[in-house]
Amino acid sequence: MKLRLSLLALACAGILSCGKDEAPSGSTSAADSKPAEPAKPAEEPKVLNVLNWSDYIAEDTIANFEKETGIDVTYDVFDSNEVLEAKLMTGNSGYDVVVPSLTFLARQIQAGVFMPLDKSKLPNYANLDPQIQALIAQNDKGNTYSANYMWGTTGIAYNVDKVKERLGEAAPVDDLKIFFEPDLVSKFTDCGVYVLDTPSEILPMVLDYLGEEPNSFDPAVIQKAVDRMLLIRPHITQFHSSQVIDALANGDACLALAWSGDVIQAANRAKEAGKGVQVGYAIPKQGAPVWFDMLAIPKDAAHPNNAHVFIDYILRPDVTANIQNYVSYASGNAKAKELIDPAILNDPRVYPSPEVQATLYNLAVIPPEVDRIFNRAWTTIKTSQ
Ligand code: N2P
Repeated sequence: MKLRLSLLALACAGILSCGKDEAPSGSTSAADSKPAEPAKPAEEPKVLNVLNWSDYIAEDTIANFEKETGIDVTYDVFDSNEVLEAKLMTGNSGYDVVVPSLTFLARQIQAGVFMPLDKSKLPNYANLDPQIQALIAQNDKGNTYSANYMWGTTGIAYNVDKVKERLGEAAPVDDLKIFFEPDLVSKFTDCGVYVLDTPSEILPMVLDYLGEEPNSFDPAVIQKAVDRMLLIRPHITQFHSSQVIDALANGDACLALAWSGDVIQAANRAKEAGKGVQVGYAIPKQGAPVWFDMLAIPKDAAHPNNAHVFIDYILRPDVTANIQNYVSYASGNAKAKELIDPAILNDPRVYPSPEVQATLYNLAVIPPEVDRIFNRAWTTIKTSQ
C-alpha cells in the first residue's frame, strides 16, 4: 500500500498532472468583467456517448436502455487500456462513460480525468459486493470515482484438439511454459499463436513465469521479460486484443494469451458454428493477473446526468446479470449473482475457486517512467521477427 502511494506520487511528478482540481481559468476580477454565463439548461439533451471494451455487453442492453430512458446512445468500443488512456489524457474525449481497468483508472484519477460519482443518483450502487468494493478502494479511495462493471483473469486459451495433436493427452495447457518455452510454443507456429496487444498484462505474466516479481519496476528485471518474448517472437502470429475471439472460434488461433470471458465467448461461438472446434481456457498454475474494469465519468463529460442514469441502469441486478450471461465475465454486483445463469456462476473459469483465487495477482499502478520502458519494449518485441 505504501509502495503504491509513493508510485502515485511519482506519477504526479511525471507526464501525468495531479489529481487536484484545475484552477478556473482567469482571475476573479477578469471573470467579473465578463458577461454573466448563460444559465445551464436544467435538462441535458437526451444523448449519451459510451466507450466500452469490445465484446463486453449483451446484444440488447443498449437498445433496452434507450427504450426505457429515451436517451439515445452512441456506443463505441476499444480493446486496450493503453489506447483508452491516450484518449482520456488529452482531454475532450467526447465520452460520457468509459471503462478503464482499475490500475489504469488509479493513475487517471491522479491526473484529474474523472468526476466523482454522485451516489445520490445511483441507488443501485448499493448492489455492489462490499468485499470487492474494499479491494477496489485500494486504488479508488472511498470508491469515489468508479463502479465495477466486470472482472476477470488473463490466461491460456487453446484449441483442445490441436493441442492434443501436438503435445498429447497430457499437454500442459495450464502451465505458462506452453507459451514461454520456445520448444513448446514452436509446435503451434503453423496453427496460430495470438497474444493480447497490451504490455501492461503480458510483461508481468512473462516475469511471473520466469519466477520474478510480476510487478517489478526494475529495468534489468523487465529486460528479462523482453528477452524471453524475443525468444518466442518468431512463433507469435498476431498481437491483437479483439480479433482473438473469432480467431479461436474459427480455428485460426490454436494458442493464445487472452481474457477469460473472451475465451468462453470464443468457445460458445465455436460450438454454435458446429465445425468441431473446441476452445479451452486455463488459469495458469503459476497464477494469473486478475483485473477489474470500472465504469467512470470523464470530468469534461457533456452529459453527466445521463451518464449517471446509464451507470445506475447497468448496476441494476437484472441488467448486469443479462450482460454476464452474454459475455461470461464475473461482476462485483452481489445482487446480480442471484440472477445469473447457474452455468456461469458455477463455472470456475468465470468465478475461480478460492484455491485458484489465491494464486491470482493484481497488476500494479505503473508509474510513467516504467510505462515508457514497457511501451518501448513492446515496440521492440512486436517489430522483431
Ligand atoms: C472485453 C474484455 C475486456 C477485458 N472483450 C479486459 N479488461
